[in-house]
Amino acid sequence: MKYGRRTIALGVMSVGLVGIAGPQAMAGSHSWRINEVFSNADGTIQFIELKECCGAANEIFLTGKWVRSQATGNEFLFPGNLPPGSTANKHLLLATPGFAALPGAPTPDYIIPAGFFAINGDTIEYWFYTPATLTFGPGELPTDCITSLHDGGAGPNFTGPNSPTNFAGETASVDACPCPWDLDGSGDVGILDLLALLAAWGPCQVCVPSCDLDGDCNVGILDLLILLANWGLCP
Ligand SMILES: [Ca+2]
Ligand SMILES: [Ca+2]
Ligand SMILES: [Ca+2]
Repeated sequence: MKYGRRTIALGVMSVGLVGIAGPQAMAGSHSWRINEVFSNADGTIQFIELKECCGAANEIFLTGKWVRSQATGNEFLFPGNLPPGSTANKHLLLATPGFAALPGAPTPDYIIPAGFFAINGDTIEYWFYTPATLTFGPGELPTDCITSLHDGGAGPNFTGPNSPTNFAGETASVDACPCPWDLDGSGDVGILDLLALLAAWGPCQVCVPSCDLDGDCNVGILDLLILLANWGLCP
């Protein structure tokens, strides 16, 4: 008995949410929507935010239900239910380890692997509830490290500043490229980054990700000056 309770408590701690057992009258799980999705250019930093759409307090029965990417086939299974009476207009935040490590990011309720969903078009599903689905085509998902794609409800989806919000209500706008001058991803800005920038000198063919640090579609003296001004360890 003692160990059983302890096991349950550890399971609860691992997701930061309180699980309960058994169904309740007047409760369900059908009014969650895929509300917002975000990715950086290589998919290492992604989040999926769900929102309870309609002010229902007992949309708590998530155990075994999934969030799935049609394009990648990746599927996340919810490990437990939510506390009774807790869900009206709340959010749930699924995010990658890269997102969780960003300074100032709200703590994800659940961790999903990097590259969970596709960047160039995908349909993100929640269980079999088709109103929950969010679909985007090629080029519709921003990857500028600041902007996300928001569910437009009955209207079209729209882009705007990212606003990941977790079940506890913590929210922030993150910068998923806190060190864009580190061109080789080594954690500092140094000679290898300088060489990469010089090798890319001239008009850009592909602007993201790139050595074009000021976004004018040309790698030149202004980009060199930006890189030199940020020389050293990444923040
Ligand atoms: Ca949001
Ligand atoms: Ca570097
Ligand atoms: Ca430039």
